[in-house]
Amino acid sequence: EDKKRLSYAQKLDVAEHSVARRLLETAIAKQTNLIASADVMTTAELLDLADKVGPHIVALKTHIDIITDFDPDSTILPLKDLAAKHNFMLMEDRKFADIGNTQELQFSYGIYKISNWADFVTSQVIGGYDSLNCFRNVGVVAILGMSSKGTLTDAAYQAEALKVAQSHPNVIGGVSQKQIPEELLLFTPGVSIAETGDGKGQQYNTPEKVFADLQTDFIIVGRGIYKADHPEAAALNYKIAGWNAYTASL
Ligand code: BMP
Repeated sequence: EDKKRLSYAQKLDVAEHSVARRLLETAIAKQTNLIASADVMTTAELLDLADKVGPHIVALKTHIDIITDFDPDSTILPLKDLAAKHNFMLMEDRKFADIGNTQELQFSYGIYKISNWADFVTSQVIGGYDSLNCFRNVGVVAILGMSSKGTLTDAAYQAEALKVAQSHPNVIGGVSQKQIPEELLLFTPGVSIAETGDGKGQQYNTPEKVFADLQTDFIIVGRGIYKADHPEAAALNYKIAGWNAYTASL
């Protein structure tokens, strides 16, 4: 039998970080634990997808450096408007992996100026505790374990990475394919209803499995939504599957 988990409301009671609180509040208000990964290549596709899936998601995850025609005014301003319109947060999946000084520069400068618009970011913790100090005004989701076949994030690495994540005040949660302590929010990519892999190392589980086995908090779905014939219908489908799997795990 599956273990009981804390509900989003119970997690909200104890959450301290403002970004964690907003995520939980949004999940409860919109009855969704779905994060859509917008791994598309143009601003038009990004904005179109955000507008379509916006009502069904708690956050939109970007890889902003995939966008070929990035422009702060025509990419980010309308994206922020859509986030406000549909009440979702912006998660930049930058996976920082350097020393603190370099990460600080990558976070706030260059053409993307991530610190100007992202509500939260992903970061490796391989640079150690101090490397996360630069993410002062956002939440950090620490990469603890990866979904890909042959990942080097073995049990020993994950245990050490978890110590950094648990002790750093900027960290709100982790990306993992394993259950993590309930005071951290768990974000799980590698989720698909229809596929088990992509032939490039990605490994998928169903929403049911990641809620039952990992007690995850948020599912991250990319191609299952943006490659679907009807992304809005696909997002609604994943939203319902994710929410049902969550309530079944309570
Ligand atoms: P898809 O659902 O199309 O496989 O996309 C998964 C998304 O989640 C990608 O943006 C990928 O970068 C990200 N991701 C992942 O797949 N596995 C991880 O362990 C960590 C990730 O951020």
